Amino acid sequence: MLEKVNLHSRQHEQFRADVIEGLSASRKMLPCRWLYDDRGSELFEQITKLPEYYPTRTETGILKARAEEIAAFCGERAVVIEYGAGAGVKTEILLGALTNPALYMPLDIAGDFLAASAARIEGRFPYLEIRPLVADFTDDFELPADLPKLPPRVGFFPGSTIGNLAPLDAADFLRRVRGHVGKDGRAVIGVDLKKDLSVLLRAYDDGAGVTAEFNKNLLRRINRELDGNFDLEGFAHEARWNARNSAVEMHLVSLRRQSATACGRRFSFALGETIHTENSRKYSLEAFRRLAERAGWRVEQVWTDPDRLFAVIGLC
Ligand code: AVI
Repeated sequence: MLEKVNLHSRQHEQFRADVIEGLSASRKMLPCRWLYDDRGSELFEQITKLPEYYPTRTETGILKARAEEIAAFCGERAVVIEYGAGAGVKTEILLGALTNPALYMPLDIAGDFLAASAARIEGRFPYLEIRPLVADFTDDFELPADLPKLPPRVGFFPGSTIGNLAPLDAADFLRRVRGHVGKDGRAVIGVDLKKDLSVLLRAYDDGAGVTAEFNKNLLRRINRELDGNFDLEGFAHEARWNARNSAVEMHLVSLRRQSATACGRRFSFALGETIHTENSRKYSLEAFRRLAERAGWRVEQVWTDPDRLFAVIGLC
């Protein structure tokens, strides 16, 4: 309990520090991790079901269609380490296809969420050993020393969340996974691919306005948790393509000259000034191969859909 309270207050302090720093910068920005309070996670879940948001259904389709090959790539008696425990149906597809998986270790920073998803997997796979671990996969951490070393360890990171990491952080993350699974280990990573801009921008600015709501919810969170007074009507959601970074960016655009307070500070906005709230990088297969190699991996398998929208990549 004490640990949970501490984690909560550490998170709160970090959120406060990020808001003060990010909104004081000449180009205002906020780290995308703060989009996911309870309401934000709910809205993201809705996004994954939108007709315009192709990544989730495309990746799920690839996992289903290629489940046997992916399972063969992972090997028998695999120890599966999943980075982030929210993948639900994708995890079930992988675990259901594996031959006698030895152990499943989901990692997540949110203990409640982790416990709920571990319980769901336990219900589906009663004979599988499940060892949830509370950890922030964007930070360095060691796996428990008694985790079986013999069977192949497999790092699983679906969802194209790797695209939300800056390239240096993505390389650090892949290096960390390499350290966790060892030199004989493997990884299965979901990667969203570069494509037609209109398809990309629609995926991040849907007709029903769910993504806009998801983005603006960050201001609502600041108002609630950091004693803010942002006028949500004063900001608009915008999805932009940044060609240099090969990323879709989410912004909150100020619709007028205005100021708002939060954390006891005042922040001013010019008309049209934005808060940059997320990067979602889109890789070419070649760019991802270079990233993986820099982090000590070799691309061994690429599973994709007929339209080459998305790739599930097997690294060893
Ligand atoms: C979680 N992540 C992979 C999503 C993405 O596509 O970058 C987050 C998201 N942002 C807006 N829509 C979805």
